[in-house]
Amino acid sequence: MADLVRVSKFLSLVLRHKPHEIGLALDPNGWADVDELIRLANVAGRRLDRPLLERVVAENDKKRFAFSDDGRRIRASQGHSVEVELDLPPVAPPDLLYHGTATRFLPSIRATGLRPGSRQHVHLSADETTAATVGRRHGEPVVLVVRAGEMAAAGFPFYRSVNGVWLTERVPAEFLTFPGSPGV
Ligand code: HQG
Repeated sequence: MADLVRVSKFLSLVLRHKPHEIGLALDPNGWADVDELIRLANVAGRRLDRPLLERVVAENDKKRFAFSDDGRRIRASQGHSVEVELDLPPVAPPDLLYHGTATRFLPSIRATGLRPGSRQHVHLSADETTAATVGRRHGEPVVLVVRAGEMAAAGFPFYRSVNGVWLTERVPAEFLTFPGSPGV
């Protein structure tokens, strides 16, 4: 596995899910001190330095991580399971957004809508191709259409992470269009 991918996976682990695994502290907005991250990573046996971190932030395929304006802190732009407040402003979504999932989850999704599971938000994509790729991670992919405009009109807030992922707290089943439904 390429070095950058390995570092990206490590950063996903400590900046989204398990900072305590290396003794790292995230502030309430999910930021970690860069020097502290580098120090603790090396203590944990991970070779990490500022230039490598900068390459991962710049070149990561999904731009998963971002530095603070002063460059002294770093955080994951979305995808957290630890509780953080990303402080994203609510934004009006496009009429339709897409969620990729696996066919085996459909009965449960029809019953309860989309739930964030272990993460803080349900993740939605602006295009079907990205959604299909996300769904394929879980099994036989299926893309659900989220009638986001209707949801927003009904008072559900939407957010967009700096790397372009649409986020919302949950999607009730009534706002989902399943493949094979009339008109799809
Ligand atoms: C499913 C990746 C049963 C949901 C991607 C999904 C994304 C339900 C799975 C980001 C359900 C959760 C997130 C319900 C939802 N019953 N299953 N009621 N509601 N589900 O991995 O959206 O590469 O937590 O459909 O690109 O797959 O990590 O979410 O299949 O943006 O940066 O429960 O992760 O980004 O799986 O992926 P996940 P996700 P990164």
